[in-house]
Amino acid sequence: MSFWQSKANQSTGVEDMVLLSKVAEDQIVENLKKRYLADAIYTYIGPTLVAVNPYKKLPYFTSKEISLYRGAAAHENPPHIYALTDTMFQHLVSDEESQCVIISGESGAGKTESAKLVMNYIAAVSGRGTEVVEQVKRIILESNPLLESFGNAKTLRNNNSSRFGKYFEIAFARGGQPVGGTISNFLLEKTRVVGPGQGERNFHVFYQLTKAASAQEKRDLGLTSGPQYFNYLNCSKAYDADGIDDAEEYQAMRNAMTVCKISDEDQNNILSILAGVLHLGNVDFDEENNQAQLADQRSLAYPAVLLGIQESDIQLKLTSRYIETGRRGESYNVPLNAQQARSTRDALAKALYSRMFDWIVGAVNNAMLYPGAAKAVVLGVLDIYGFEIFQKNGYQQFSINYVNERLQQIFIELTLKNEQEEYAAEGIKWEPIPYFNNRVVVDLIEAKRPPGIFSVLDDVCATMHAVTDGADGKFVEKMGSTIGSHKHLNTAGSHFTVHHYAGSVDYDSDGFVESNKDTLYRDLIILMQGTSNGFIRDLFPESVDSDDKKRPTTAGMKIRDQSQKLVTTLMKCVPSYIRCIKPNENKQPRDWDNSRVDHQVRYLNLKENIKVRRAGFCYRAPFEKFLRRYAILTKETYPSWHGEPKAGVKVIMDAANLGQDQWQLGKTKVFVKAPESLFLLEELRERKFDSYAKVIQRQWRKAK
Ligand code: AOV
Ligand code: MG
Repeated sequence: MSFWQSKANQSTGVEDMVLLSKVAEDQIVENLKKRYLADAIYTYIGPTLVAVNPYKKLPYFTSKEISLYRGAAAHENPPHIYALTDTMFQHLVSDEESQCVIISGESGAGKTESAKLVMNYIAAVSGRGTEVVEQVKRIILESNPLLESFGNAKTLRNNNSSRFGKYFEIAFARGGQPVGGTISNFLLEKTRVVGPGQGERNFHVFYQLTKAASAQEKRDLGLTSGPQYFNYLNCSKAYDADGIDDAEEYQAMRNAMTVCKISDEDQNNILSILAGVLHLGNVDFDEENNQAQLADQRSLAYPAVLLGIQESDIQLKLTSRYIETGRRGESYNVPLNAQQARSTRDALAKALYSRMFDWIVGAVNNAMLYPGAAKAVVLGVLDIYGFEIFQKNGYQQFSINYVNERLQQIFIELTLKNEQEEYAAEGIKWEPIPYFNNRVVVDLIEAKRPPGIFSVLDDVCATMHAVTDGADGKFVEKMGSTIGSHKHLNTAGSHFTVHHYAGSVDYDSDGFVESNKDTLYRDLIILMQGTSNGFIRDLFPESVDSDDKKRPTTAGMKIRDQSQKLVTTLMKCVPSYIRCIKPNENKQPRDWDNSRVDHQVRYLNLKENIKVRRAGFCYRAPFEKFLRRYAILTKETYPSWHGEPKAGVKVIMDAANLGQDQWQLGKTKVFVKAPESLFLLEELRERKFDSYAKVIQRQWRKAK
């Protein structure tokens, strides 16, 4: 029985699915199920880790496991996220090569939990040392409760759903001590601030604050009536989230702020903004003669105090818009109707919240900023929002799903495409493995020429007014006429469907133009720049004399640009993958929905991954490099070989007697199939060294 088979116990399936007797979706799902029911949530496909969400606390994440996996060989212990992390960390230290782990899977599949386990492990095993190192480690751990409070929320899919994307790079010194770090954040779902959907919640921090602030804080911030009092919270009628203790999280969040060096004063400013946003949401309007009137004058009191602006200024800026005609410098205030006033109010709330969020990320980065870290090798952890399908899907889902398409591209490029292309280029005997390349969907969304969906949307944004021109409908119409018939796109009325790699999603175009424009009215910028609160003023640094005729940057341009940068960054690192799988829709342990898992196994390309891996070669090296290392194995090649390098490699391989199927010679490289064969070569090499050493010793003794 081989080492492998001995580890594959009948009841818990195989630990590495490369060993499945038959590679088909059914077998993969069955294997994962067996393991899931035995609480073995991790399974390998070669170096890739498949992780099934257990929806319960499992006992194997303690310090005992950390020491078990630390420095252990890859397959010495059962599959574990610690093993993958340890391998990454070892490579980082020994090869001095930057590493990244790409965690993918749909909403609720377990990406964020996995990211935290990776970071915990790194903090536990990486070198100890100076105060800087200890501080960086504290932030690695504490930034999570902080950013999750402000960036996560309960959705219908996940009670702790990430509503922003995050790439956390930890910088290491030579010896493997963390000496700095940077977080890049992506596209916070700011529309959530002004109204989560039915049964969902706003960002966690609002409930933490309204439920658990101290009595004094509540009085100062006007929060004594609890979350039910605020329109931005009571619109969805969900105040609690299973498994989340808002009071406990509030303390953790405050503590995390302190660890991340956010001063008491700034913490108070942040609390003021949060309460200010909530109170702003309670400012409502009636309409008279098409003009918005405040429904209740008193509703301005708290926003004014908390945000440091005059009541009359808020009133003016929320109910009218300042227009300059350009001719003879004429200008006047155009009154807004109630609908427009509400949307202006919401725009302000969203801007305040999202800018504050960016400030917090910036503060965490500052707290990890140390000289020298920039030159170090890094370990990056990517945890974004997963692929999402709801009943109603809007701009946010479209952007999220687009980023997921881009990540799937990386996986395809690096594990399916390049691998096979190298075999083809080297002329290696090889049965090509077909797979769906989602490049076509990525192009459909982001291409400039012919224009993709974002391009069409940008054009509409540049030429139309979102509300008055019915621009959303025109956008879909234009998409139909510009893009024409496309295998992955259908348009119908105000809706359009994109056939994504992970499933077809119907998007409602309502709000697309407004969200994509993402401009803050000049009036609001001026309003906020007039605040007496310096912290808030700094959140609005832009110049308002806009003679700028450039096309303004849209949200779509930003997300495309960020995705491109992310891909470039990731491609510079040695990647590892964690593929997360959601076992059921009920967020329940021991509940297995076969067809849902089957669907994920298919779109995550697990079968193709296994096939490429199985037919693949674990080791490859240019002939010259191989010769340098293994020439010692034969008399013909050692101490020197004068023929063609390829012929020399053949002499060594023949002598090593590995078995014909274990190796192939390409045009420039030698390929070795199983790790065991490589171990054997290494062993032979060591033995040769030993015997040479003995010969030399003997000669030396004789000479004495
Ligand atoms: P996600 O990050 O992939 O979704 P999470 O990591 O937030 O998903 O996981 C969702 C929930 O599943 C968590 O809140 C836990 O209750 C549970 N869970 C996940 N992994 C584990 C684990 N290893 N052990 C125990 N419970 C787990 V999203 O951010 O929505 O795309 O956008
Ligand atoms: Mg998440």
